[in-house]
Amino acid sequence: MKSPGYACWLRFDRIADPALLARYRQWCGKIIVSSGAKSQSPLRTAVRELTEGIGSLLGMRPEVVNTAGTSEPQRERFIVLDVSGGPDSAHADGGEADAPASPDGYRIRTVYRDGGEYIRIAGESPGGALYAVFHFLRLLATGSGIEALDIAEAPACKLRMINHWDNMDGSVERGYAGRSIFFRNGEVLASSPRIRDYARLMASIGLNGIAINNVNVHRLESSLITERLLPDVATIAELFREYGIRLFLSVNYASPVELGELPTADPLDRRVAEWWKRRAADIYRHIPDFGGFVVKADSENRPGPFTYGRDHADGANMLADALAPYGGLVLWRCFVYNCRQDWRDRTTDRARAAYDHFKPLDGRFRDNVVLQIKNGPMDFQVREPVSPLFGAMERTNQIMEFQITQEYTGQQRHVCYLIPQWKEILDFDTLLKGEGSTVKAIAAGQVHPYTHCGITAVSNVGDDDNWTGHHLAQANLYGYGRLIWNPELAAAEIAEEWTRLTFGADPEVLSVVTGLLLESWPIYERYTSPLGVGWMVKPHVHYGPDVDGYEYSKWGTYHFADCRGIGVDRTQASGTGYTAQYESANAERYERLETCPDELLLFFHHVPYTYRLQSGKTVIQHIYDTHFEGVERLQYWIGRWAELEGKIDADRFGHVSERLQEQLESAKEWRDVINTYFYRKSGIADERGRVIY
Ligand code: GCW
Repeated sequence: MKSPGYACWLRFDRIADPALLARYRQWCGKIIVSSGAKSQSPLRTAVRELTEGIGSLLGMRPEVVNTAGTSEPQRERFIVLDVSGGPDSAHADGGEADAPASPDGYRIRTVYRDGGEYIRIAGESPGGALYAVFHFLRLLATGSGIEALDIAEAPACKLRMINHWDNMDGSVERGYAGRSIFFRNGEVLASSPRIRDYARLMASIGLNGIAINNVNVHRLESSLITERLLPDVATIAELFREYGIRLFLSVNYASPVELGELPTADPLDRRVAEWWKRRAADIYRHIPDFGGFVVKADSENRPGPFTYGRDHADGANMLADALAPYGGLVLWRCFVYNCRQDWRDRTTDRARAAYDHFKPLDGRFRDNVVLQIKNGPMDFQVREPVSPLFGAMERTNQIMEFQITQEYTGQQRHVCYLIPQWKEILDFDTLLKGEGSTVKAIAAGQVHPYTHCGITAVSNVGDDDNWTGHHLAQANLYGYGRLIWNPELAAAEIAEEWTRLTFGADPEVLSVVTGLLLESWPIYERYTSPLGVGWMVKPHVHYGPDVDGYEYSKWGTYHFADCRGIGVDRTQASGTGYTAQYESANAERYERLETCPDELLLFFHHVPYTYRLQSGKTVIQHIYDTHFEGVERLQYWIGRWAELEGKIDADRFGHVSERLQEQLESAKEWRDVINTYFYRKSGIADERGRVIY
């Protein structure tokens, strides 16, 4: 028996309101489909999803009619499902001229004609039709009117990807929701029914690419691109293809060596280039629409072109040449830094690394290479500035990488709704081509003429029955897809939509769940590391406080707290000069103490505890206040959640209640460790005399 969390936002519970049900039923009894839906085509999937979704929501089995291009006058109301660009477009309704430009776009319109009244659901492509169907089902599931629809949608980003950090032994690096849904005991789980269910979830939020294995590609996983495993990988690719999603693989840069076939992986060695060409031919024989490779090279002890005295452009281009004949991409990660730093060395700044490595290579990459850049310069902390590398290379395709899995944000034991964080990042104006050069505009290819761009993110999914460990963490997966499809959506809008689809429309449930979600990131930030300084987590596990856990280590992640002050001086005037990597107005804003935003102060500056923030508080008082407040606000929301008992099913209610208790214990620990640490360092008492140990 699957628990109530398994269906996520695709529950499609029967509509309870009889009047609404009757209204919807008038339209949904018959579906007219343009013919030609080939097997594995997303259009065929769209027909199935629409039929089943209507069945579940309205308790009726719609009749499906293939028109093969003819258009009989109809008397009753019905639905037309169509691909507007296709030859069989049967029910053109005169609105085609301003149709969405993207192949993934679609229109949904209610059409009143002499010949009949119908709702036309039309994709620009079969994939677009599938997205449109999920949109239409969402309208029904949230009780929206469908009598006067006039919707035109197209995704902002071309590449809308998910990365899995799954290993073939079934473990998931930084996974907090059970084991891998793709692999177990060295095998590919090619026949697992969960994979299709996951593809549905992804397509329903508009995602179109997935890399199924960890970017740290170890021995076993190096074989994924060989004849032994490709048939199984191809089976998975087929499932995703039905849902309009292309499959990618992470590859080991040293594959020719790792697989024992060549003595070298030097990208400029002809044998190596030939070897990858043969691999590419094999892969495309099995998977004709294979997306390409994700590569973590010369990073955290992974092999790469540096071993052979070559640079990242040499490395990426060699792979790109192998994939180019088939339209494949190389997603080359920029998470490259010195992970064996001496903490005594104050001249090396990890935050600088990606920009310093890659910026000089602009213009040298092939057109099917896409640099994959983490949203911040460090590593998915609760608060970081936007990576200055994003958009800084005009002639090199780029995508940004987010982290849905909550490695540093409570590991799906804490509620931390990340949409507001991603929205801030997407809205950040890099100023690189003047005002309006926002991250979202760059990701949409509107600032530089990138051929390939978009967003990717590390998945938070595992084989837990509810997919994401914490039920409320489903909102991050849902919101990720919705937001990168349309970055103009508000975090609150997404939260409400998700809550309605997932928990129903009870006003109290809506208010508590969305309220808790929306405040959860600020709450998490308050009780953890302050003012953008980051880290302070237990080394390796990255859960729970350990203020000095990384302070004297090789990882380049320091806060430099002493008895006088705290923070990392990244200014040009007296620090590492990192601020200079931003466009000048942004550089200046971060450089100057008076203009540096409070929430990033300690990321950019080392200041005394008595330094007064723009908020008017001293740094030390800010630390105390936020840590007490974080716990208090969490207690408030735990009280509110308790009011939902009986209003949502016992399973999900109990599960979330338990995790909230665990979060509270952890938040108190954070509060007390952080406050005590800084009280002891600074010797400055809390103005309000609260308990500090
Ligand atoms: O955040 C760090 C993680 C590593 C991860 C690495 C990366 C997959 O702690 O587990 O490795 O980033 O992004 O490559």
